[in-house]
Amino acid sequence: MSVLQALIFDVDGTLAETERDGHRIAFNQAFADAGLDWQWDVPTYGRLLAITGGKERMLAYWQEIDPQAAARPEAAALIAELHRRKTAHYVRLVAEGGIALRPGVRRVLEQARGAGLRLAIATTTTPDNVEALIHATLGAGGMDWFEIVGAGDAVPRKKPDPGIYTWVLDRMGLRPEQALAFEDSTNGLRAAQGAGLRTVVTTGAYTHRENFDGVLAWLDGLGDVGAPATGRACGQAWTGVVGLAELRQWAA
Ligand code: XBP
Ligand code: MG
Repeated sequence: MSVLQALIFDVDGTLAETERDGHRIAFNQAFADAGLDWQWDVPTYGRLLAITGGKERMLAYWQEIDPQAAARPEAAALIAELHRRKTAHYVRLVAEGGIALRPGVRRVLEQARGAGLRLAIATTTTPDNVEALIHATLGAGGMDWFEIVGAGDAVPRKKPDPGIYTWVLDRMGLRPEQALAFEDSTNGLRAAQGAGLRTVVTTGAYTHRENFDGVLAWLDGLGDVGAPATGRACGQAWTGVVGLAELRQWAA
């Protein structure tokens, strides 16, 4: 039986609720910078989140509203410039302290570190965004908590493709059964499961209506003292505060 050795975290929606009040705002600021009348309201952005990757998301939206323009040779360069501006806005917004870690995340990270478990990140988002969020929430040394950070274009295909998780496992020299993945969305779950990883799903603002039947644990969060998480773990109804003991028990 392989002992649990590592926890691999998704970022957006899992470590922190970054999408509605972070990425979405940054996209809209970049659109305004470019003089575009594109404005993604909360429901529209929720729909577009089915497409992972900001560049891919913007292209899909453009193809919806103006397929001819989106097919022009210069479209890719405009998308790249919009994404550069969006990332600058997002990094600044996060650096200003606009986004906090979800309840229980810091506790689980600290417990894992204290027990000698290895930590990693596997995300679709841009590396600069990861660094900004971790610095803003865990401090200047926060990135050192994570042995490997797999992010954005490190792999040719984004989630739900399992590539980013395989990329992380390979660099950690781990077999999937030696780690747990933490995700918030069906795209993320499909990526983690595609890489052979058992997954703890903590649903968030945009994903609490998605179905995660059959996953190792399907919870509304990791919980905190006085604010327990609720959901299902190992096929049974469960409520409580997720800690290392629970994770080890579920992974056993
Ligand atoms: C979520 C994503 C990302 C972000 C936006 O990533 O799909 O595209 O929405 O970030 P994950 P970028 O849940 O895997 O952390 O604009 O940098 O893509
Ligand atoms: Mg996510």
